[in-house]
Amino acid sequence: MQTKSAFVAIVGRPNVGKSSLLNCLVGEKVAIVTDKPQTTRTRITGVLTDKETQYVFIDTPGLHKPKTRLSDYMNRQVNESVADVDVALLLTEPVGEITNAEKELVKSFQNTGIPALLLVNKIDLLEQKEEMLTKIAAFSQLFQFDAVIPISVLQRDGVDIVMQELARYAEEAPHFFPDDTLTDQPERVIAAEIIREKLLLHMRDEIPHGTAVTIERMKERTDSGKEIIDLEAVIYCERDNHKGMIIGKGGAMLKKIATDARLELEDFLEIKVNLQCWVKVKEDWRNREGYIRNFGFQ
Ligand SMILES: Nc1nc2c(ncn2[C@@H]2O[C@H](COP(=O)(O)OP(=O)(O)OP(=O)(O)O)[C@@H](O)[C@H]2O)c(=O)[nH]1
Ligand SMILES: [Mg+2]
Repeated sequence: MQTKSAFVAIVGRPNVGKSSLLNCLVGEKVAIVTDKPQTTRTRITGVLTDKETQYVFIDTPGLHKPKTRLSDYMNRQVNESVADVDVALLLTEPVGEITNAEKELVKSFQNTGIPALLLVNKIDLLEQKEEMLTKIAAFSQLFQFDAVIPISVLQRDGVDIVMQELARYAEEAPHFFPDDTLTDQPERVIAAEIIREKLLLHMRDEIPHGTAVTIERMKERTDSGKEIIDLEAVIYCERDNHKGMIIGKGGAMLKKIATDARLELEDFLEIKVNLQCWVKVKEDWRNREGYIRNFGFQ
C-alpha cells in the first residue's frame, strides 16, 4: 500500500477552540480544554491514521501579546509550528475585529508560503449565520485562503468538510508514527495536564496563568490483589495568597480539584489512582528560565 501523510498546524488566538478541534479530529482527548485563554502552553501532537493516510496535527498555544518569558516561549512554539507543516488551519471566532495576533499569523503564512484554511469556529453561538460574513470578507482581503469553512467543534458541524479538504494536502510518504498512535505526549505529561485542567476550571482571575503542575512520582503497585497507581503532583503558583485560594477553606478547593482530576485520570489510565497534590509557591516563575525549563518548556 502506498502510504501518505500530511502535517497540519492548528493556529489562532487564545480560546478560539484549537485544542477542542484537535480532540475532535483525533477522536480522543489528547489536549486539555478550558474556557480560560492561554490554556495550551506547548505544541501538542495528535495523530489520526485513516487507511493509507496519516494526519499529524499540531495544536499550538494561542498567539498573544507576550508579557512573560513563558509567553515568549509559547509564541515561539506557534511560529516554529507554522514553518514545519504542509498546511495550516487558522481558527477564528465568527464576529469581532481581526486581532494583531491573527494578522501576524497571516503574515507567517505569506512568509513561509504555507497554504492555509480559515475555520470560523463556534457558529453555534450565532443567531444568524450572515453575522460572520463581515469577518470572512475582512480575512479574505488579507490572504487567499484555500478554503473558508464555518464550523462548530462543539456540535461537530463542518468537521467532516475540514477532513475532506485536508486530504488534498497528503503526499506520498511513510507514516511518521505507528498507526495506532494518538499523541506524542508521555502519560506523565498528560497526567499533569489533566490536573492543570481541573485547576484552571476551578480558579479565576490571574491564578490560572501563574500555575504549573509537575508529577513527582508515578508508580504502579498491587494493593490487596488490585493494581493501583500512586501519583504525587505538585501545583506551583506565584503567591502565598494564591496558594491559600487553591487549597481553600479547610482544604476544600484542593480536594475538589484532586477528586475531579483523579476520576479523569482513572478513566484515562484505566487503573485505580491514588492522587496526592501539594501546592508550592515559586514567585515569578514565569520569568525565570530555570523554572520554565524544569516545568518542561524548553
Ligand atoms: N460554543 C462553542 N464553544 C466552543 C466551540 N469550540 C470550543 N469551544 C469552547 O471554547 C473554549 C476554548 O476552547 P479551547 O479548545 O481550549 O480553545 P484553544 O483555542 O485551544 O485555547 P488556548 O489553548 O487557550 O489557545 C472552551 O470553553 C470550549 O468548550 C464551539 O464550537 N462552540
Ligand atoms: Mg488550547
